[in-house]
Amino acid sequence: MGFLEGKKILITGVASNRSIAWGCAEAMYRQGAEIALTYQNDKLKPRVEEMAHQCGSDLVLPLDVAQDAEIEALFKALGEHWDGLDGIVHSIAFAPRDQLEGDYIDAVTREGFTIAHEISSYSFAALAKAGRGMMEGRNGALVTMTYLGAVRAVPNYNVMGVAKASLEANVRYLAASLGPHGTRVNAISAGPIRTLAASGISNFREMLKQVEERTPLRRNVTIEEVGNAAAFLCSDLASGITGDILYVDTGYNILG
Ligand code: 0WD
Repeated sequence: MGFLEGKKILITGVASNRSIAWGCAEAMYRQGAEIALTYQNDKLKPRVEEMAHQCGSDLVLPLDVAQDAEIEALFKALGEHWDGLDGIVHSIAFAPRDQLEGDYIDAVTREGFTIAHEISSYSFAALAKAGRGMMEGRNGALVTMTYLGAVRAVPNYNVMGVAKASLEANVRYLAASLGPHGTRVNAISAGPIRTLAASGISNFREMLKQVEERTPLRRNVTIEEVGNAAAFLCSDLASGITGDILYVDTGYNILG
């Protein structure tokens, strides 16, 4: 029996079979969870529906986190299928491409800063807020995806690093808010992985190479490994862990 048997988990941010969210869906399905997936736009819908089938699910709902009405509609629709919710995986980030190259001070703009923070950080609080009714008192968990650029000035990551710092603070504040209601809130700080979102970061290939050469395990992390960690954090095995940032990065963050 899997350690997520009987748990109902909503997973956002599946854009392709390279997405970290897909690693989470597969890992959680393997551990016995019931899965619901969201898609950002109509173009992605058929692909995400097909991927949901692979996880034994036909619960696939639209979600653009820039739209309050879509967030509200998501939980309303979910409530028509499920009597409660045990987990939410937030695996969403966005910044305009011109923000993710060159010197931070030259690249950053008011608009770029606002978009990055709204889509990559505020949306986590928005999902937590809209989902808390369905999660109340079930010992459930929220998990989001962050990156080392939140705590170090990583070249080209720029305003996304500032947004990830906000996201990590969001994890702590949400953990404080939701703990008394029995819900835990954590983040995974993943090492670099070649995905659609990562392709927007200038010199990403160089980043992957550098990690491989220096990190303790001498290789990059996989979406399966991040998915397994997310499955653990959503499970009762992690019942004592909240407000935490778990590094799943083959050890890179410990290097000086
Ligand atoms: O190296 C990496 N890939 C790392 C990613 C290292 C550490 C952390 N992360 C984080 C990302 O910052 C993000 O928060 O993991 C999360 C998932 O990213 P991913 O799996 O690397 O990327 P991807 O497969 O592209 O999924 C992110 C998706 C979007 O994809 P695209 O590339 O089409 O923008 O986030 C979704 C979208 O599907 N997304 C949205 N969903 C709903 N509403 C929105 C939105 N407004 N904007 C983006």
